Amino acid sequence: MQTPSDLDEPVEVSPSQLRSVRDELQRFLLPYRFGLQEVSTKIDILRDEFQYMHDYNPIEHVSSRVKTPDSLVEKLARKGVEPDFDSIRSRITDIAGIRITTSFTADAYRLFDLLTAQADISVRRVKDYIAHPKPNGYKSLHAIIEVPVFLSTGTLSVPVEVQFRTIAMDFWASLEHKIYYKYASQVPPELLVELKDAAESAALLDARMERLHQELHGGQKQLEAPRAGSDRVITV
Ligand code: 0O2
Repeated sequence: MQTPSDLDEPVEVSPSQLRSVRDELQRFLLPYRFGLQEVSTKIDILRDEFQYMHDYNPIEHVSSRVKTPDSLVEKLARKGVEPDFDSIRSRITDIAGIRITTSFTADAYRLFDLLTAQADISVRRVKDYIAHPKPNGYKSLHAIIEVPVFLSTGTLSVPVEVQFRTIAMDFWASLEHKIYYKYASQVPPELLVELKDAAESAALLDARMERLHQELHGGQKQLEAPRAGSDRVITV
């Protein structure tokens, strides 16, 4: 059986074979695009409703993407997943990804609660890197949710990774990502220390802005903080 390292072997492919691989890949990715559309609509509705009902918008920015073939191949190799569609479907859960950038940390948790409480959404896994940041300082709340997609051939349950983070967490993560890319993962140790320190500064800024916001609005315009001891499933 073919392994991810075999992907490096040169092979001769005719144009028609190439076209057929491209078509197969596009067909494979189609449900993930639909899943993203479903979740994006849910988020748009929550945002519009909040703006209308509470004159408050907890969402700063939303971006979504279907994983690129390059990123998919890299992940298959990293995780030792066989490069066939069945294995990819069952092992790679972030082919469809959506990122919600919120103003405040409480908004990230509250949006998570509102989205995952919806009847047609099931939660497959949660990684709370806000409560438990990664050793490098990375913070974000990740949820793999499943959303039904209704096709002419039947209903598919499509996994979508949703990342919730504040503007400060997002700023840090995008810079860290660029640094990793520039140094091809071999980041000098002093830069790693600086990054960790910057993550702590970002967390302090988040806490300070949230406190100021609450003082300004008396807590009225902010989404409710997450319930203490909430039954959210946390895995890190
Ligand atoms: P891209 O380009 O965003 O698609 P799993 O999928 O759970 O089996 P994984 O990939 O380790 O394994 O999951 P995890 O920890 O939930 O991380 C998935 C995504 O979170 C990553 O996607 C990044 O987008 C983001 N992420 C996680 N850790 C870090 C980090 O330390 N720094 C930054 N900047 N982002 C992080 P991909 O697949 O790496 O890439």
